[in-house]
Amino acid sequence: MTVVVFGAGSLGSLLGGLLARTDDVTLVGRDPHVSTVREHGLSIEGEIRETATPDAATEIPADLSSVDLALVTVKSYDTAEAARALQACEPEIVLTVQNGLGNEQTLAQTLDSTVLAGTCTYGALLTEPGVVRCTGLGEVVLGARDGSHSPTADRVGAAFEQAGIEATVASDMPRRLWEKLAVNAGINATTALARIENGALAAGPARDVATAAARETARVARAAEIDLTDDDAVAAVQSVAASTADNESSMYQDLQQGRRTEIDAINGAVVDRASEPVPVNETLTSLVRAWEDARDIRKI
Ligand code: KPL
Repeated sequence: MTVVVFGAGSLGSLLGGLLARTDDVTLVGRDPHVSTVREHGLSIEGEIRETATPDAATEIPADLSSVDLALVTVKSYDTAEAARALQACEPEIVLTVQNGLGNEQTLAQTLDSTVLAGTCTYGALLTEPGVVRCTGLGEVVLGARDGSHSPTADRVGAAFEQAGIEATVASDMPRRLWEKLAVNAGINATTALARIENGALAAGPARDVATAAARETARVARAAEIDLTDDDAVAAVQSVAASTADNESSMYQDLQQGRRTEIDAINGAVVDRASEPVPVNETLTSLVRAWEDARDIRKI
């Protein structure tokens, strides 16, 4: 397959580097990371150790046409811009592996491609330009965004497996995306505001906040006819917090580095879709937005 990874940060670089074992991959990201990859290759460290040699660029190369797969790993607030940029290479298939709700719709509105939904539990950290650390082996789950069976998803799943990436093709992506939303709604803002690693959600007041946020998310999911129980949502939060115990969540990392967060697509998305009060998600959203406002890093 000819693959473009749009948003070659930590996760995009890891997945792109692994896909480069068997596919023709171009990483699109920022300098100095992509120029280092171009000159020296991509070093993968941690749970997987190898050097990959994908192409790398800061924009989609003008001569890149007939792309089979575009893997979108940008932050949720950059999805619309990613969709516009991807029009240049007319990908046959687009797979989003991003945090938050609504990314697939945003991509499908702009692109004629078959847009697949995905989640990923591989842990990845960009430690320096050209170096990505795999902090946890996981899996990519992908499928049609309406929850139907998709032969296109089968094809992408097979390509991932061939490259040695653990992949499951699922016919219940809407539910999986809501469960992932509950995980992020429970973990991200709570760990960011309390300045704790994910594992600290196993007990104490932070656990109570994460649990309440996940329960509210499950309630909103059920109102949207998604079969997600409170217990399943809370169990998913605890399971991910345990399996990523030493990790700082992406929102905690964003706060430490003074970057804009994905609050709008996570707790903000729960608030936007709720028809009844969701006080914990409302409070988490307001606090993180207040932090962003104080630094003038929100662009609506
Ligand atoms: O997706 C994540 C994130 O940090 O954004 C989790 C699963 C919470 C892992 O840290």
